[in-house]
Amino acid sequence: MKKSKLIVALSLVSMMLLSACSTGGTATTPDPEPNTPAEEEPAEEPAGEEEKFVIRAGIGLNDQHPQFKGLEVMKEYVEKESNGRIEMQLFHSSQLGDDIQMMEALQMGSQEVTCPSTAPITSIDNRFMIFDLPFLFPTEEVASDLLDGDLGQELLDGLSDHGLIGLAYWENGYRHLTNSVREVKSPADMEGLKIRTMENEVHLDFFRALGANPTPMPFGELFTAMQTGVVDGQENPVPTIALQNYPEVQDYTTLTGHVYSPFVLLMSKIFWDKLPAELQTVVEDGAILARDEQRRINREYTEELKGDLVDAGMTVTELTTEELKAFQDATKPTVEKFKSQIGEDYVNQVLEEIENLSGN
Ligand code: TK8
Repeated sequence: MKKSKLIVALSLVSMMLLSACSTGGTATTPDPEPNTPAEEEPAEEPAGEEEKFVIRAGIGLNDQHPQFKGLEVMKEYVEKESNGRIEMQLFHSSQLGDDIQMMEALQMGSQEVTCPSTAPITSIDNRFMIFDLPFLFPTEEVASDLLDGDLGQELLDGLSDHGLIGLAYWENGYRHLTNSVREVKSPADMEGLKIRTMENEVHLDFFRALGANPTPMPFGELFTAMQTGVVDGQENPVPTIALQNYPEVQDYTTLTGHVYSPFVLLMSKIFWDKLPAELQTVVEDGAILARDEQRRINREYTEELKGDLVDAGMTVTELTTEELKAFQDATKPTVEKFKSQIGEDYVNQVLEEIENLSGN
């Protein structure tokens, strides 16, 4: 009731203004927003009140995953520090689409935030393929140091040419193989296994090199594909395997750690450009604060949840250094092949930096 009275009042005011203009006898300038009806005036706010913003953040994983916990940390920070000027709405389990669809929605400005692994971002900038090279990072700490340093930042900065703002690297983690057919201890054991991979050429190439039959597929389709036998297996970090209930449809985990997957917290550039500078700072700080907490939770869960896989009836296989070497050797041609595709110099620069960081 109150609202409609206000609208009537506002309409009257605008009618008076309009007639004032026309009685002035000069040609009126066109209304810049001719389609904005009077009802859309911020009727309950006094004029001059600061604009509010809604961030819709969508991910593929479910709300038990450390990635979602990270978004909750960011939401709390951003809503508080913006004094309520920003509201963050969180969506999980591919509710807003898969990684590639959500990145496109960000580019078009119809969604504000998403957080894919780096692998699907290679379709936008192929330098991100560097993180898909098998057995690249010796530890999570070296990965974080490289990502948070100049080399990582340079890649994030490059995304703004593609309508995306790279806010920070979060952590998906070391990827491990699961399947429902047999225990895998060597590349020979992988012969003919149908393995779902992310939509990424490097992954396809090295799973072929290992003798498997890789099938790229969006994450949201994976559980059903395993359940119905469309694929025999998949590869993801421990928190995903445990929290997405993969033990229900998979019997074997091999701790291959073949790739360390970073997540990238992305924001729509169209939305970013609308944010006042002080709110951009709140978002940036929130992304970093949540990053540190998200990585901490991710590492804690990774350790704790390994036991849960065994409790859920899975055979969890740790590889000896020698067994692991057989996997590394088999995937070396992939590294060589993609070195030239990504750019020799660039890859060498990253490898050198990893060496340096590992030495400390
Ligand atoms: C979630 C994905 C997922 C990734 C994958 O949206 O696709 O396997 O590891 O976690 O980014």
